[in-house]
Amino acid sequence: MKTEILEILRNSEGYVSGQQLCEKFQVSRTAVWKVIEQLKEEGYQIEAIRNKGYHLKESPDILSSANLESMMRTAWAGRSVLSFDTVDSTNIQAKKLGEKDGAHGLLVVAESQTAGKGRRGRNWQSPPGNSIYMSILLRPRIAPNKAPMLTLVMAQSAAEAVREVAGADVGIKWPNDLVLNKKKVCGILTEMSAEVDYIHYVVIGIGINVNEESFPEEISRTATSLRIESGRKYRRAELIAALMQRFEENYEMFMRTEDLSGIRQSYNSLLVNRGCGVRVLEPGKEYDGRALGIRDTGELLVQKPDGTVAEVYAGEVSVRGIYGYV
Ligand code: BT5
Repeated sequence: MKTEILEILRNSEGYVSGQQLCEKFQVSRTAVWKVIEQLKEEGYQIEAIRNKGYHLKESPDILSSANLESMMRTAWAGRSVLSFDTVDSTNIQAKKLGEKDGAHGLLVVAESQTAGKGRRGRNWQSPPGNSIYMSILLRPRIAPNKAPMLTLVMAQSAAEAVREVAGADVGIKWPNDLVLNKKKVCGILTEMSAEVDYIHYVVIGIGINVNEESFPEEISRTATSLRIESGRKYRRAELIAALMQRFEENYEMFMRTEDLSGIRQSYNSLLVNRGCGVRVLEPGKEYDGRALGIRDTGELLVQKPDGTVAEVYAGEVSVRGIYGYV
């Protein structure tokens, strides 16, 4: 009932009468009043006027499931949210739910992580208060070898949401980073449980640096936040809702063709690597070239000095001038 009341208050211009809410939920006035009091305690500014009703003046930027669910404009992505104050890793929790009966589209969100994960055993710094740490559980009916493309679908969606909500000129560093002024503002980690020809589930985790004012020494040269770059604070819940909306649209487009043909052009136009000198670091070999863009199937095309074009599937690609390396 809390989520629904919040949703009604959020979507009403004027006042919502207590009576209306009682009738809708078939509960007493006291029950409605208790929910309103709970919301006030959580930081919502709700005006209550006799004979008029309730009016939501201001929402806090909290990542509770009620707050997030009441803001979602999607059919399935993030419609159901599991929210933690502190958790080991939202990817770990989403995978646990994937092993059980967690539904397609379930979103796990946390205020902080004690074991935030990057790719290949690296870590993701996850202090409380300013960031977004979240993971979406998916059950796509596609061949397992197509799942890595979902990382790119998420990167594209996150870039669109950040542009929409923060107006930031964010770019994508293939395959999984969002970059702002040559620094990393967001990372994505996709994990999967599958048989040779069948996906049990996919979990896409995403970390976005939103309102941090500084970063620890080890990453301060390469990491940034939306706030550092713009001097403004942003509402994380709003960004999450926008991201889920973009992701749902892009995911459905992806599922229709089972490739990235629907987003390839816009992805390539946001690619910071494009046309740049890159160093490809693949197990056992390392070479320099120029990034041309992605194919419909997600590989990065890299032109080597001898003119031949290589398709990079995975591995690391570093871009000159980005993060200061190479
Ligand atoms: C990534 O790995 O960029 C994937 C990060 C995914 C994090 C999300 S948070 C929610 C979900 N739950 C999880 O446990 N993980 C996901 P990679 O490309 O390997 O980059 C990791 C590297 O980025 C580290 O080695 C650091 O150098 C740097 N780094 C660590 N924390 C950072 C931060 N908060 N901001 C920017 N860079 C960071």
